[in-house]
Amino acid sequence: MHMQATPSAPILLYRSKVSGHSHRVELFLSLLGLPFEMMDVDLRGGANRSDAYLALNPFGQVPVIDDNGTVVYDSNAILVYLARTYGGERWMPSDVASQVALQQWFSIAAGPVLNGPGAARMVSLFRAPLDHERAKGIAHKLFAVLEQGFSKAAYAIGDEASLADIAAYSYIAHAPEGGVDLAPYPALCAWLARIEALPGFVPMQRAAPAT
Ligand SMILES: N[C@@H](CCC(=O)N[C@@H](CS)C(=O)NCC(=O)O)C(=O)O
Repeated sequence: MHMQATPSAPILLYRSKVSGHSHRVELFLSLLGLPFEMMDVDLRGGANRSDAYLALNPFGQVPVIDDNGTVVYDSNAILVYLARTYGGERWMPSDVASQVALQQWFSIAAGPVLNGPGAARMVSLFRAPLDHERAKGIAHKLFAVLEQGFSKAAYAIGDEASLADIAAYSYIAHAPEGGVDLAPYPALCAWLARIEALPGFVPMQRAAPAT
């Protein structure tokens, strides 16, 4: 039987409350049942541009984790670190087909998930200078593809939730905040509900549009 490792002291998660990239890490830490503390980084106030923060992540972005001296930035890289260090095979199966599929999902998460629902939400919530219509178009194209996939399979890879689901979840679940309706995609909504039913699930806080 796999004995799960545990950190010697709580893992520090540098995050922003409204960041989906941060949420995917918080969600996975919670699903793993690991002790962690959240450190809110004031992005508006520029705390992520301080020398101290840039020493943690030269890109000045959240999330970053500090696991008792091991510092990792980039949400998908952090998911891999946590799965490999604390999660056993469960979240990151090592057969070739699963590894390939996981990389495809990480690319989806860093590509159309960010540029579609992620970008649309940034326009609605933070008035980001991005093309809202283009972002909504990317989101609907992506969701049409995912709808087909989740009509046939319960999870992104195999018959259980994996890092692929965790990487994709947060910005898709919050697509309506960016003006992207999820109602036309019932299989995608059923998948979101399956993630939300996982033991240890924590939601990202809902955010109101900029006025
Ligand atoms: N590839 C990075 C992207 C992270 C990212 O875009 N973080 C945003 C918040 S969601 C950020 O920190 N923005 C502040 C900035 O870039 O100045 C990851 O997956 O962690």
